[in-house]
Amino acid sequence: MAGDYDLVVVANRLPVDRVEEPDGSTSWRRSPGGLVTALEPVMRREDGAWVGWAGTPGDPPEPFDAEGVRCVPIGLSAEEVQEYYEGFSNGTLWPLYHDVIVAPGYHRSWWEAYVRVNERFAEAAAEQAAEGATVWVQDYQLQLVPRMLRRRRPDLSIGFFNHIPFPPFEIFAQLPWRKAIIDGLLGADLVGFQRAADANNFTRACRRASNLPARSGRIRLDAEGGREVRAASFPISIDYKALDELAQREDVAARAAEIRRDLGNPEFLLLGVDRLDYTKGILHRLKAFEELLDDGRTDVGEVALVQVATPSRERVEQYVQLRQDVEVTVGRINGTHATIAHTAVHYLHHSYGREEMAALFLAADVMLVTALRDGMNLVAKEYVASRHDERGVLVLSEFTGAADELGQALMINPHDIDGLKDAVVRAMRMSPREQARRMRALRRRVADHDVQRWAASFLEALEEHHGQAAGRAS
Ligand code: GDG
Repeated sequence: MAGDYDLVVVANRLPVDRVEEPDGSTSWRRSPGGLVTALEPVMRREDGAWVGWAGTPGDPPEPFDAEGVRCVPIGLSAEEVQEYYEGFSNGTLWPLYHDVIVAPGYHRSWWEAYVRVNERFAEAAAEQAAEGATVWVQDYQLQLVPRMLRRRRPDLSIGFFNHIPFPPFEIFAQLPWRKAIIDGLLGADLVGFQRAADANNFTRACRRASNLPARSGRIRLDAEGGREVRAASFPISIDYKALDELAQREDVAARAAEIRRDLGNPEFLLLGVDRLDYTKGILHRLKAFEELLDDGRTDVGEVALVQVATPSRERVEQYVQLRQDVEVTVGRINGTHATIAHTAVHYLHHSYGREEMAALFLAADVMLVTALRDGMNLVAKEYVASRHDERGVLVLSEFTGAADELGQALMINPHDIDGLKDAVVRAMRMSPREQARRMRALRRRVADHDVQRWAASFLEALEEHHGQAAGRAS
């Protein structure tokens, strides 16, 4: 039974957040985020539906229209939130796909919940999609959906995009359910990744785990009449134009100046903005900063570090531990180095509005992105998009997807603390001329490869590949 929608996006979360109004009623507000911005115009044009969880456990609300998009909520019980979301997604897959920075947990009950919840998403998507529609499944929480969907609806054109890295086979091989995950993804026509290296890792996993003939991004499925799945990279980006315009607003510039004044007008303002996540290398960054102060290569009279650490996954054990470690470290650095007049680290465990973020980017002389592993890292691109004044230096970890594109950043290995310290000092002392030269090149890259282009190129590639496959089959 086919539904009405020609384009269906399936993601763990809906693109809207529930808002409690003062009169006790609830309404829905678009959640901030690149994916929503990227897909909104296509969704409007194509008559789109979005299948996702509304963010709170319990019975789901009825489908509704918000911001021109049909939203189809999926219900998760409190136990499923724990086992499918906090458990298998964030306690197993997240660390496994990020180079096992912390140990993944392998629990059969988590896996069973993951399978069950993926079925529910697939069922809902199958109900919404029109005959021959395109369905675009997002991210690691839903890797079984492509196969489950194809079983129900072989007429669909199915795409999958993985927002996080895909690990080398030697690491992926740990997963007791590795074959099932590969088979789940291979239900798609096109499997997209952030980096070419991720696509290669996936192709290799198809060969090694499932013995499939796979090369140069094409995996042939003899058991399905020779159907071919394509794996390729589509580096995600940001809404460059919107952020560029926001950062040029007078009130945002005024707020940036105010932030610097409130911090005591440091000569150098260093900034970190991350979800409080162990993949982001926040402790490595703090260690480098602490040592620079210890060594006397800089002091709180000339430098301040602002670290925004947005609360995240607060019920997952390793995140509780990380928060403690970060807070102890910040306390130690400030205890040792702060004076009555100057704080060393301004640690902000909150989330902020878009304007405040843009003002922070505009105020910062040096942006520190020190992730140990990151699919892309949008913050790096957001910093660049905010710097219409062509000032500021981006210090960027080699282990981010963004490093493949942003070659004019100062590249660092976050494990090499001495190298990181040298890069921070170099960034602080860089001449305005060199800053401008680098920033111009970075801005050109992000402007030309924005999130709108990302979405369009994925959907075009999907259409093309699906068309070819249909041509071969007929
Ligand atoms: C995953 C992958 C990949 C953060 N704090 C606030 C805030 N943010 C915004 C940032 C940025 C986004 O959240 C975070 O995106 P990142 O890419 O940096 O990292 P993840 O959350 O880990 O995202 C990642 C991404 O998916 C997309 O594919 O790049 O590799 O891990 O946009 O600005 N925004 C606001 N207030 C905050 O306090 N408004």
